[in-house]
Amino acid sequence: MKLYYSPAACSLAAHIVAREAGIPVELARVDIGNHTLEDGTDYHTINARGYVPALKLDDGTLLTEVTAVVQYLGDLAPESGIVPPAGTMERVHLQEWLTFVSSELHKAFSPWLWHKETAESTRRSVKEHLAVRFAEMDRLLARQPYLLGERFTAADAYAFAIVSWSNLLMVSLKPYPALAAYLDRVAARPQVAAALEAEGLLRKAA
Ligand SMILES: N[C@@H](CCC(=O)N[C@@H](CS)C(=O)NCC(=O)O)C(=O)O
Repeated sequence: MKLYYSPAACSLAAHIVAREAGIPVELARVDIGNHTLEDGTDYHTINARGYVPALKLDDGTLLTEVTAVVQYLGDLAPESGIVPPAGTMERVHLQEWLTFVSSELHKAFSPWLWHKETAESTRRSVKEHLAVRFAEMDRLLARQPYLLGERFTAADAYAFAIVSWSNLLMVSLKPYPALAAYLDRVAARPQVAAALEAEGLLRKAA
């Protein structure tokens, strides 16, 4: 399987889930600024939508959309617990959180992250929206280590990838200490650290 990714993009969620589930994936880096692969191939020839993540299965099937890709990967390794079994209430809660991250956080943040020309008024309203969502997550994570409770799941991989954009956009997490501690907790997981390192996102000690 080949995972098309871009460093620090939402594809990091799929990358983390693959590692946490122990599923080997070949990584193919995409420059999402000009939609090319490292060898110059136009990425639109792989994913016509032009965005990451995309997962190319060994039979040639292409899967897109973070929420679908992480569930597909997790279902390949049910023993990992990274996605709860289909048909359970836990699975519905996982889907609830994946949708929350996708629609309430990811798509609020991303125009601003990828478009430096975003107007100050838009930045302000995005910040106000995120403040409400971050406060809710902060209250929850003050009571439990992960979004679904005690266990790290694909929802945490996705939330980690997206909430970490706060650092890139200078959105302070100081008002949300439990959310900030959660990011540190997730980053300290060995497979998450391995994914960050593979994407070149770990600062090397001097
Ligand atoms: N609906 C897609 C959105 C993916 C997405 O927004 N990817 C961004 C990176 S986080 C991207 O590749 N943007 C480049 C582009 O849209 O051209 C999903 O949920 O997977």
